[in-house]
Amino acid sequence: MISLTAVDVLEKTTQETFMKNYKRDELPVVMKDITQGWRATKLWSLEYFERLAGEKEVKLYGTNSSRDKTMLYGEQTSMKIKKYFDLLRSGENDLRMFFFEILKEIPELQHDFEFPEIGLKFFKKLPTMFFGGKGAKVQMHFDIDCADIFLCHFGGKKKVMLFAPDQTPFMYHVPYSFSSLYDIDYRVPDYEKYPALKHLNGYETTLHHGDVLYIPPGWWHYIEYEEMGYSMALRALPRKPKNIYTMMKNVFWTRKVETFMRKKQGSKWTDKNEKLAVTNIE
Ligand SMILES: O=C(O)CCC(=O)C(=O)O
Repeated sequence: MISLTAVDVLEKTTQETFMKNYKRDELPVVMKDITQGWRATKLWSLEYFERLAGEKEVKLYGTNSSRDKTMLYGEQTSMKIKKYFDLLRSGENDLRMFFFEILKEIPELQHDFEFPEIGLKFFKKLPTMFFGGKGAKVQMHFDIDCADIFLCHFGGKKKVMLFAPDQTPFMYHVPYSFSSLYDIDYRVPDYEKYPALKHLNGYETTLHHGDVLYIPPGWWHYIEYEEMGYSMALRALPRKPKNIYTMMKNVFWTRKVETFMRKKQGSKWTDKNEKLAVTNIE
């Protein structure tokens, strides 16, 4: 088993504790009290979203990697929200709504939450939502924009595994992507095939309705929906020169090269980089 430490949990969060103990050292933490008093904790449910936007068409993404000429998180399908929610209710465990932009799609939702006064400057134009059914998984990845992320969770439980950026040498990072190798099972790691995983040290937590998980910039995360649920990510864009540089490089170089080469070479490009993920570590 991969060595995992439980993420700290704060029942009462103050700006001082958050900034001094977590933001400064870039460590994850779960905050239990941030969403107290938000309308979201009481109102948000599939039925509520459906009333507001059931007729809206949304893109849905599956767990499997896209190996063709599209981007890594290849679009799988699209359908009306109400149809997707019916699938969730009947046990759909693969298709997820991913990076659903609240202000663009259901602006009414902005009245149901607040940006926490915690010492971070949140990027208020980009609260996003993620939905998944019981059993859905989000591949191990890190976020391209090096943001501080507050993942505010609602609905059923979900498990999150996290690794600091200094663990990257053991992660089988696929070059030009923001993910590790698809076929690694972090719950039952195959040490014969992927021996570097033995060196990993990470963190783990289970999120419940109303919990907020702080994901520091550049941290790897892998998510398993133990029950149907939905989360909202609030993000503060990087301010440290090193993180601004990494964000620029990711957005304007790495992603552009990946998109261009995928269009040109398709699965040949992916196959080559997946092999490199292994040989680079060796
Ligand atoms: O909660 C989810 O489904 C995905 C969240 C995520 O991966 C992210 O915010 O980067």
